[in-house]
Amino acid sequence: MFTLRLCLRLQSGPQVCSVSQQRTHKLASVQTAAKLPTKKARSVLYPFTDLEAYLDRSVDRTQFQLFHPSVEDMIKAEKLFVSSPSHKIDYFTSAERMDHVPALQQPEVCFIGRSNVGKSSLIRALFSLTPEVEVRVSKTPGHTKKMNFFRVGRAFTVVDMPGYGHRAPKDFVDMVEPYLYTRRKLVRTFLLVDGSVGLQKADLIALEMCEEIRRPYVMVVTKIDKCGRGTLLTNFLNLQDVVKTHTTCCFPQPFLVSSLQYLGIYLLRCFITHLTGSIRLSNTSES
Ligand SMILES: Nc1nc2c(ncn2[C@@H]2O[C@H](COP(=O)(O)OP(=O)(O)OP(=O)(O)O)[C@@H](O)[C@H]2O)c(=O)[nH]1
Ligand SMILES: [Mg+2]
Repeated sequence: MFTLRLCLRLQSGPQVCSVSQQRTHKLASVQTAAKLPTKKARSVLYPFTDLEAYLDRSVDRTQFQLFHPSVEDMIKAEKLFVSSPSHKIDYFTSAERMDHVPALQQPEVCFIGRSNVGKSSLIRALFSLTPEVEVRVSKTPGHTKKMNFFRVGRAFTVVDMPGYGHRAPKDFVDMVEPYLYTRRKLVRTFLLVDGSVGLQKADLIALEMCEEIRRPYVMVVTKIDKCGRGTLLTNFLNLQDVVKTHTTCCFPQPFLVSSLQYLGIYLLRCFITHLTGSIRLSNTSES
């Protein structure tokens, strides 16, 4: 059972409070990113294209680009991430246990992964067009102690989870596993893996947990700015291989992101709005 396996690695950590001040970054909007020089724009909008050049010709690229929306679709999706009086984006509540979890009607997506993998940073980047929504990040692993719920109007809910592994809160397993099993409106789980270090033992345990739960999930490769392309490609291909050979509920395409440099953020916004039924895509090759 996942609970037993994971308990080995869990211990409580100090509550560190380093609140990052959010300001709208110049690359927060896809409209600005699309105006960058062509090569740069491509690698920010579709980060896989940067790695593609290093792949052998014989490698089939289809699986890496199943979800490949147009820039117009990304612009459409982005509108959902801008708060307005009729579409309010806000932090809603936090929960430590399932009986504290709010009853919400809209579709939900959640972000799980090892402590320090970049879950809160990614959510902060997704919400960067609404900088008043405060998402706390920290250099110290184990920072997020509760399940934090963010409402995106009546469209969907985003849930930031505490991490597992080093310095994770003791009750991670009691909190997150039952959530994943029972949350009715959960449409997709995003399982984050640090692209600069590749799959770790704890990631494989989480992957196994997701397989046991049998609900659809997606892998997201974080911190792609943090290492050289060779390391990233090796880690990415290894992950892709594990997804292909060891999973049945995982979306075959891992997403590549850097929350610091906004790489892949627009693609992920588009995927979330698509999954939650918030927009209809005009042009995608998702199968
Ligand atoms: N270079 C780089 N660093 C990142 C990126 N994303 C996050 N970080 C850094 O990684 C550290 C942890 O980020 P968090 O977002 O707090 O990680 P978390 O997964 O929410 O961690 P817990 O709440 O402890 O589970 C911070 O120092 C971030 O600045 C990224 O894309 N690139
Ligand atoms: Mg966090």
